[in-house]
Amino acid sequence: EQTIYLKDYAPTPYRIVSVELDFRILEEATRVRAQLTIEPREETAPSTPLVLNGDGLKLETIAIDGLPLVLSAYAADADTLTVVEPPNRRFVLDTEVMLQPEANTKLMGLYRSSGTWCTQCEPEGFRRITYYLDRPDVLAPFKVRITAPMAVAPVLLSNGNLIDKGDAGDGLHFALWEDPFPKPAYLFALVAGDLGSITDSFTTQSGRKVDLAIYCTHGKENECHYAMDSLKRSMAWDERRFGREYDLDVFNIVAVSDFNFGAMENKGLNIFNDKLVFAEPNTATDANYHSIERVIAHEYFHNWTGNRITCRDWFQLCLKEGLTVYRDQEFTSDERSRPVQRIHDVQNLRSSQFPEDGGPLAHPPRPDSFREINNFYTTTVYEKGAEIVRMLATLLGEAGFRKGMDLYFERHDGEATTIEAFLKVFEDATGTDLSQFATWYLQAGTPQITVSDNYDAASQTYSLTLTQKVEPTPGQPDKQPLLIPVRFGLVGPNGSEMSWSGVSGGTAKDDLILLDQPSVTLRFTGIANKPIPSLFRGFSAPIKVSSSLSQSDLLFLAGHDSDPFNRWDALQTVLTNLIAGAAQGRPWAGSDLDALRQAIVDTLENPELDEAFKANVIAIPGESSIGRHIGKDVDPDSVAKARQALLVALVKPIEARLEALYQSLETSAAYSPDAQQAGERSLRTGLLNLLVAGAGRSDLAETQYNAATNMTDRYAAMALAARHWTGNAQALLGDFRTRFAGDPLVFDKWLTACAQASDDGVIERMRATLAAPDFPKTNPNRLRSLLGSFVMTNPSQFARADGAGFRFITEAVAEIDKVNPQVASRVLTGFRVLPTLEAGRRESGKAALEALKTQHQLSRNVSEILDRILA
Ligand code: BAL
Ligand code: ZN
Repeated sequence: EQTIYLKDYAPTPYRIVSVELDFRILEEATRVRAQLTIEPREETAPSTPLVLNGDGLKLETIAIDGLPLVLSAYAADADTLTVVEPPNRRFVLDTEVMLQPEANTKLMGLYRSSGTWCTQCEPEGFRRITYYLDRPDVLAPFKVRITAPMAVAPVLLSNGNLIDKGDAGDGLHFALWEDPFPKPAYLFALVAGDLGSITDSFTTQSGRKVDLAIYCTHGKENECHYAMDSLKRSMAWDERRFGREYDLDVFNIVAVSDFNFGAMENKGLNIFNDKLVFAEPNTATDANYHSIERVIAHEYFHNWTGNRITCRDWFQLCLKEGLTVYRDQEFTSDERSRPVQRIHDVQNLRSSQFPEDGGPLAHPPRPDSFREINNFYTTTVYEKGAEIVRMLATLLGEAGFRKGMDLYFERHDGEATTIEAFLKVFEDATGTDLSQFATWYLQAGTPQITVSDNYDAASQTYSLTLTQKVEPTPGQPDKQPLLIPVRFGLVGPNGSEMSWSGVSGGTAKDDLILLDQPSVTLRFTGIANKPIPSLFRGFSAPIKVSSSLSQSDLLFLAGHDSDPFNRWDALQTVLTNLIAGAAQGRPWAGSDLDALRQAIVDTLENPELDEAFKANVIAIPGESSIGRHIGKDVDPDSVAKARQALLVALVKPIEARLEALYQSLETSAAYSPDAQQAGERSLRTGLLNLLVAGAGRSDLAETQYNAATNMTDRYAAMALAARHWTGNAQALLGDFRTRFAGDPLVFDKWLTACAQASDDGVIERMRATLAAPDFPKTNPNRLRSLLGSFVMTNPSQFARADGAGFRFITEAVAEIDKVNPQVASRVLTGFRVLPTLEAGRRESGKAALEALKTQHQLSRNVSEILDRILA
């Protein structure tokens, strides 16, 4: 199998000047005719063969400038089409292939989802539709004609603007779409089906009216309004915040039920996984609404960061993804609560990206090689990529960052470009040297920061030493020091910010230290009392800190820090330290727990803090998070036991207080997904969690489940009972399944709750669920809800000492791989935790992986992940 290297990048010898596609869609098969206007580049030697990508295609006809090619003039197999000696001038290559969308279970290329024909082309799906130069640096305008039966496919959509439509005889009709913006093939899309829709419009800042539509299964129209509202807010925000205006006359979104990604930013025709479109209070949770808002925004923002400016090659994926995640995070922060959003994003980074970055699948945000590009749509590319952009904004300041972004849009519009070009605009716009900063894109691993400090009362000098270290990662044994922005403050004994008269030994300007050496010691003078340092405020860099702060200092920060993120983080650190200590045989002292309990009560009773923030404060770090803190030789059972013991010890003495607060948050207000109401519900859920987990109050869960008037409250209650496998869990799960029978997205919630159960029966129950004849084994959402949730969020059952969790997953992966390799390899990444586990579990995990490798014919997707974990 071939490894592709960034260093081998070279432009194609031929350009595609324009594309005309003609799809004739019939129930039995789809015929695709492609007329590609092609020309050699100026520097291309005459007679250079033209090699087009294919994947599983069968060529039916081929002609150049209207003349069929003789057999010796070309070579075609499933994966390539070579024209041996193309004309040394502009010419039209005309090919035809037949496709079987019905049989396409990989969900890449053209496939059918619940009867609707739809496409997914990023990254390499277009080559499953027609022979093409299927790479992001080949940009062309597209004209697409779709002909299909009127009865089954009254709706015919593609990118750009509709320029013609009409009757095509024999019960067929056609539509002709034209996208004037040159684009790479990965942004191509087509939809043909019998769909309902809602419509709206948006007037851009220059006064152009854009027609908006969301298409969906008939009957679901009423569940699309939140998505439409999110779209309009996104369009307005991108104008306000980045000066970006939409550029076509129409913007269409289509919701489909079978989709590998969350959604896809095809030019003017976004295709969405329906779970990120449909929402109504009885079936969608606050978290669902939040995700819909975020992903609608994300895909819309790609129109500028991804589509107008795209990637030169797939190694640059982070260029569009990291930047666009940063933009969607900023959007949500502006629309909701900034500190709460930051906590949410950092929790996500820590729980998904940190384990990737510290394990066998670690790779730089811009990788330099891959076997299967689908395996690089990772949290490192997306979420760490967003953190890098955030650091850039921190370093350059708001105005400097915006100047750089303006220059990026001006300089690179219409291009396929690179990370280097992205950094260069900020250098040119602000005169800042970013050569050291660039290392963030090139180096894998989470920097570990060690902090030590000293206060000298006699000279009123405070010294602070910060040291950075990055552990070796696969293929990168030696690490360079990074440029790390440290937002900070010194907190005085009365809780207020301290100022200093001078600082030496490093770069510290206002509230920002630049840690650009392996170690930096700053000396602050004019400090009247010993301060407590509050470092990495707002999580100003994606790092881990080993702090020298005592529990009482941390609790002081939790109560007084002016930075809400660090207030939250200080309490989380205390909780983590106590549980991790106990799991490793260092039990907590009663007084430690009393102080912690008091800090939690103080937070809950503080009228100045909002409910969503309080909910985050009382969210006890999960078992995986504690395991990561311990780092190696982890026994998940000891972690689970210690965590449970802490919950009991913490909650029991304040059970009545917590219950009173819980009851006081009950409301009869009509459901709204807004941040305020969602925050109140999340605090109530957080309290219920403490009461169920720490005081055995499964009765409260049952009452909440039965009384719930929305899915958020109902699901939370059931999921808690299931996780703790309380006496009433099975009854609640049973009721939930019956009550919402026939709703696939609610079934996903049921599957997730089942997969998170902590009891030893969970694996057998999941086996039975999967084996049921009506389990939809080709649907990514169903598979991910069950198996993805299990590997990622049930650490003690997945890594069970008897190896049953590992075997269950490898056996499932072998099966799924035959149907959909992308879903299979994603589930398999859960094994990245192996190196952190104690020896027995490590070995049984490896044995399960070895069996998978030797007993099955595996896809490139799964083989690559397997080999990297076993390496
Ligand atoms: N480009 C793939 C889906 C997304 O990141 O928007
Ligand atoms: Zn994206």
